[in-house]
Amino acid sequence: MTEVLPILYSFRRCPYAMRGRMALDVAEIALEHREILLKDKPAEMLHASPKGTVPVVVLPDGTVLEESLDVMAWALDQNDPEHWRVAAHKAETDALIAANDGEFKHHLDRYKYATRYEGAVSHEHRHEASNHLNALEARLSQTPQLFGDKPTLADIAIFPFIRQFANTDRDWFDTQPWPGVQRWLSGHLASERFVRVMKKHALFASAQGRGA
Ligand SMILES: N[C@@H](CCC(=O)N[C@@H](CS)C(=O)NCC(=O)O)C(=O)O
Repeated sequence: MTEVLPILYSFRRCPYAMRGRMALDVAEIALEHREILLKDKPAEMLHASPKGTVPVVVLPDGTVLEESLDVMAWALDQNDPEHWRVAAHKAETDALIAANDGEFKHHLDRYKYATRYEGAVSHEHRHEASNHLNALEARLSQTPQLFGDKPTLADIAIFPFIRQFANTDRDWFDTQPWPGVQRWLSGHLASERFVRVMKKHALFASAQGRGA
């Protein structure tokens, strides 16, 4: 009999999916990877999670994890060999991630995709988003990672979004006074784990067709 594995629905370039894949990788979770296109989601995924965002993990018992932070938490509950979760930093970690996923992401979207948002002026949103970069720099000018020498949950949950911010205008980003963030980001992008989770997968061939 074939072993029933958790199923991951993922989209390679999605920062939420990246943080989920990083945690699933560090926890060494064996899974079935189903690569999707956001513009052509498979019916199987929408059946499991009608809200239609990635990442989604469907566990063998039918439990559905449909928030990236829940995917990370579940993976680290199984196995946290690099001690990404540090109880002493939980409150600060949660606050940094909330700032990232809330205000920073709001401005990142309007900086990167200004034409999709009526009245959005790209450089104004870049300016607002820079508050978050300044806060990260305050930490990363002192320590290699956000909470000391080793990466923790906050680093892994946040760097995929800073990657997206940096890539929006790489020349501009590289000239900003954020040497700590620039070093930290380069380190994460070059890490074996990140390279592994960015490996290309063939598109999932849905047996049930496509949804929205
Ligand atoms: N709060 C969700 C957000 C996930 C999310 O918004 N993912 C984007 C891709 S980066 C998505 O799936 N968007 C749906 C779409 O574009 O149709 C999480 O943390 O998992």
